[in-house]
Amino acid sequence: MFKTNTQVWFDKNYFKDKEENIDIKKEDIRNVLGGRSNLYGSLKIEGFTKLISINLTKLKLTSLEIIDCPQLTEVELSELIKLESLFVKCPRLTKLDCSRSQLIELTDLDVSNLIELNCSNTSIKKLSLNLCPDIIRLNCSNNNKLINLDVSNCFKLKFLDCSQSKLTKLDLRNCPESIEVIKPPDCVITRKREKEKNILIIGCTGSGKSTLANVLTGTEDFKESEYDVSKTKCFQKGVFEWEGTKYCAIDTIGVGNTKLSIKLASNRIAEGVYSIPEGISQVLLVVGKNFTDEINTLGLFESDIFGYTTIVRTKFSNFKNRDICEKNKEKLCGESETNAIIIKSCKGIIYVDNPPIKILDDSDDDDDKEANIRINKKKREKSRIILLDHLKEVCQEEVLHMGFNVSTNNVTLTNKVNTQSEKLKEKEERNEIGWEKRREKLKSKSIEELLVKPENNSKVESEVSQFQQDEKQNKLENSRVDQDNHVLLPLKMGSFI
Ligand SMILES: Nc1nc2c(ncn2[C@@H]2O[C@H](COP(=O)(O)OP(=O)(O)O)[C@@H](O)[C@H]2O)c(=O)[nH]1
Ligand SMILES: [Mg+2]
Repeated sequence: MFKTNTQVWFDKNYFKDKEENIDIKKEDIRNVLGGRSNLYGSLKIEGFTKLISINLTKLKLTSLEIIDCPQLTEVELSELIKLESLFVKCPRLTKLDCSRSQLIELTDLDVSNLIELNCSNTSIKKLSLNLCPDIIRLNCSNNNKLINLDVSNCFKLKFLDCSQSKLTKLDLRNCPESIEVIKPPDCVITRKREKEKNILIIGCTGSGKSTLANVLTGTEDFKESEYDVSKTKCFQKGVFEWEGTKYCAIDTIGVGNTKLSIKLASNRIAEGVYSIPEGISQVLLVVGKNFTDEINTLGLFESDIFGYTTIVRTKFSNFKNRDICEKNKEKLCGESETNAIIIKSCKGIIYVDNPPIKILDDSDDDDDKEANIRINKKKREKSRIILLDHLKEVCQEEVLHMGFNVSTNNVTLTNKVNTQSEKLKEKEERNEIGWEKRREKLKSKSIEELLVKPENNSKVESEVSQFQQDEKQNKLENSRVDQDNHVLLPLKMGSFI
């Protein structure tokens, strides 16, 4: 009988405005209800205003949601061995133990203040802690499916246990030098900072982002979808080198046509953005055949990122013919004012064609198929050279820092351009004076200060024309300030469908 009544029983026994601790053990349930009773199925713990801690032990819950408990700091879920789905949205949470469960991912956590996480003994395959910049202790050991761990935005991580996992490489470049790591014997750790230029790939689902990532990196590491259905569920990075410069391509989840909720899609793009805290050298905005529709879906035109953005028009079979490309550009500009504004503010449009190199169609005979694959590979190679030559030209030392306002599902941009020395200084600040102080410092800066390029402050101030002043005023009026007083200029991610 208890199988269907878990939520009813819970709602009767626990009071939203009273409980400070919720502590439910299998033994307690049996003492109260007798026999072999337990809590089964789904449970939602929502809106407990005074709740500080949750401790659930040896229950048979399969799905758990913990939402809007503003005081909640600790959640311990010991041996919820049937738990398959966990959704937590509690901003104050600092400690979470969800070990020994059936969980396959932890992408539904909105816990930006987490300090300690134990997700050992689960079935998690990919784990990104980039939305938890304060994390200090992470135990993801005994996860024999774990192949990918990203802690690039975890500047405070002091302890990491990933032993008995499938990890073969681990990037700890942004973690403190003193970090204690327990890892599988063959896992290679990267600690030294290499200069890489980060290339963020964004666009609608099916536009060809993952394919582009394969073309750029010269690999087949990124999953390409067969029929415009999104295969990319998480962000993925790939490193490559071109004429002595190292690049890192970051493929993100597409906007539109995805089955993911707005929240999840935006969280996953945010994870990608935060996996490169050192900044973005170039954004590749990938658009396929439906340029105008895709640009509208993205709703990008209010954005300030265009100075760092190249539009990559994929699926353009005439990409080698400059005149045709130029004519297409003119046509697009003529189609709408939005198109024209975006195209003119960007670092240009690059036309490419990256046709599939795994052809599944059975109708062709094998010789035809092989010939097609050869032709398509050639086209990709040509596209690659066009792209890399362009990147070489447009990627400057200066980088773009994007913020992400998860609450409004907007990718937001802190209008802050960092030079190499600024970056170094920032790293020192992170390590030496710590995150808190840095936050305090940011708080004390005025909006005006944050909106102006740091290295040009005085020069810019004295040289601004009336036009620029007006523009600046507009920006100020349009900008918003988040809880931490970061100035956030919205890059609207329009309609996630
Ligand atoms: N012909 C052609 N097909 C492409 C091109 N880029 C991507 N595709 C195809 O478009 C589909 C979606 O590509 P994918 O990279 O998975 O899109 P994503 O959702 O943006 O990552 C796949 O079937 C690709 O083979 C291109 O430049 N030319
Ligand atoms: Mg993809």
